[in-house]
Amino acid sequence: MNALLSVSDKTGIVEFAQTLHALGIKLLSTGGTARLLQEAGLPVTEVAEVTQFPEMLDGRVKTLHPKVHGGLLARRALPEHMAALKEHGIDTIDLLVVNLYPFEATVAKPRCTLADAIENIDIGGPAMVRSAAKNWQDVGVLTDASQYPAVLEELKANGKLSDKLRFALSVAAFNRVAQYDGAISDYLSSVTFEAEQLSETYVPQRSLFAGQSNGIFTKVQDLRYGENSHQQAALYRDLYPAPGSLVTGVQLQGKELSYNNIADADAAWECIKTFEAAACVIVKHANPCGVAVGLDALGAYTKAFQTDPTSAFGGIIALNRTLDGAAAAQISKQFVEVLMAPDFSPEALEVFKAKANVRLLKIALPAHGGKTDWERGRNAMDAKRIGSGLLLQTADNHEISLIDLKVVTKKQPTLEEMEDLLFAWKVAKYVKSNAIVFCKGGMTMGVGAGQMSRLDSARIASIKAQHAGLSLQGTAVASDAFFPFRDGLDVVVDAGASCVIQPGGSMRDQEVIAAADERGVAMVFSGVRHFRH
Ligand code: 93A
Repeated sequence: MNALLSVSDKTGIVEFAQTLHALGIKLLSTGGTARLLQEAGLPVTEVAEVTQFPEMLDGRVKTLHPKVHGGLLARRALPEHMAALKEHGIDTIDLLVVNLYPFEATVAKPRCTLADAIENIDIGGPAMVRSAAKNWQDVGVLTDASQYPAVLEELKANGKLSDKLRFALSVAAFNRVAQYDGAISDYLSSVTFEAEQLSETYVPQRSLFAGQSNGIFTKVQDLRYGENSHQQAALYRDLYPAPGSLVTGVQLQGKELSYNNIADADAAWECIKTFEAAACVIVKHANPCGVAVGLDALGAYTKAFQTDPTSAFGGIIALNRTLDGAAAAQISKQFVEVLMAPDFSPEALEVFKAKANVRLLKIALPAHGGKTDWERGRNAMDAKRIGSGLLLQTADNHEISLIDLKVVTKKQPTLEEMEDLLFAWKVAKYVKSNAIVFCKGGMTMGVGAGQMSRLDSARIASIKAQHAGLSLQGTAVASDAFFPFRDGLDVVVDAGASCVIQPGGSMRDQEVIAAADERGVAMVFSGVRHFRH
C-alpha cells in the first residue's frame, strides 16, 4: 500500500507516519512534510522523485502531475485502468493525507496583504483531495488530524479501510474543499478592487457585506431536534469564533444541549458579557426574566431571581464570576436547565454532582478593553432568515455612557437614578421589542417583553412586579423605543416609576415630555433605539 502525505498543519503527522511505516505502508511526501519525516528517521520517497519533476514556481507546482493523479484516480477494479497505469509506470496511491494551506487563518489576521492571501490559496492540495475523494472505493483520504486515530485503528485491525470509513472520509473531504473554496470566495468578494492592490504590501479594504457563503461556518454537531421535535437541527460556529462567545465554551456536565437551550444560553451570555460588576442574567424563552448586579455571584443571583421567581423556573442562568459553593447551593434550590460561568469552584461542582442533568458550561469572558468587535467577543454581523432570503445587518453593538444622555424634563434624575437608568437601558437592549424594563438598586423589578403594543409591555411589566411582590415605587424605567403617545408613560408612572430613559424622536416628544413634567418625573433621551425582534 502507498500513502502520500502532504500537510501544512503538521500536528501528529510524524506519529501517524510512524505507525503507517510499522504497518508496512510505503510513504510518499512533498518537500516540507518529507523533510520532517526524514528527520524522524522514516524512509520517505519525495513526490519529485516519483514525477521526475522538481517542485517548481516556489512550490506552486508540486503534485500536479499524472503520476500523482493517475495513482489516485485509477479504478482498481477496471483492467483497462490498471493497464494504463502499468503502461505509464504509475503506482497506485491508496491513502492520501492532505491538509491545505492555511488560507482561513491567514485572512483572519488583521493586517493580511492581498498578496499573502493569494499565496495561501492551495491548488495542488484540493486537486489531490478531490481525486482521492472521487475514487473513494479505492482510496482513503484524510483532510484533518482528528481523523488519524480512526484510520489507524482500522488499518491495524484489518490491514485496510472499510467501505464505510472511506465513504465517510470522502464526504468529509468534499465538505472541507467546499468550505475552503467558500472562504476564498468570501474573502475575494469582500475586496474592492483598487490599483494599489498590485503592490505586494497592499492591505485591501474589505466590505462587511460582500461574500457571506457557508464558507465562514463550520459544523459543530447535529442536534437531537430543532425548536420543536419534528424539526431537524444542527449547530454551526464561525471558523474563527470570537473569544468569549458561547461556542467557545466547554460543557462540564449535564444532558446534551438542545436547540432551545443553545439559543437561550446565547441570549443570556451575550447580555452578561456587557457587565463589568458581578452580575447574573436569567433567561426564559430568549428574554431576560431577571438581571442584577451584586457584590458577588450569590448576591447577583439572589437579586436576579427575585425579579420573577415563577419564570426563573427551568431558566438558563449566566454569571460573569466564578460560581462558588455558596452561589451553587442557592441556585441548586431552583430548577435550572443551563448554568454558565467563566469558572466553577470545586465546591460548586460538588453541589451539582448530585444534579447530573444540569448542564454546566464553562466559558471564558472576553477581555475588557479589546479594540475590535472580535476582541471584545462581539459579532460584527447579524442574520435573520426570511422566506427565500436572508436579512443581514451589522450587529447592535451600540453602548451609551452618561455623556450621551440628555435630560429633557424639569426634574433632573439623581445620581442613583442615573445609575438605575443606565442599568435598565443595558438590560432593555436584550429584551424583545416592545421592551419595558423597571429597575432599582441594580436589579430588574419588572420586565415586559415582546408585545405588539408598548402600552401592553408597560402593563405586563408592572403586573409581573406585583406578582413577585416587588414595589415599583421610585423605579427607573427603560423603553427600547420612543413612547408614541403619553399613555405608556402614564402607565409606568402610575406603577411608581420616578424616572424614564427612552430614545426620543417621536412626533409627539413634546406631548410626552409635558406629561413627564406634569407627573413630576425625570426623563432622559438616549438618542438610540434598541429594537430586537
Ligand atoms: O502550491 S500548491 O497549490 N501546488 C501543489 O502542487 C501542491 N501539492 C501539495 N500546494 C500544494 N500542496 C500543499 O502543500 C498541500 O495541500 C499541503 O498543504 C502543503 C504541504 O507542503 P510541504 O509538504 O512542502 O510542507
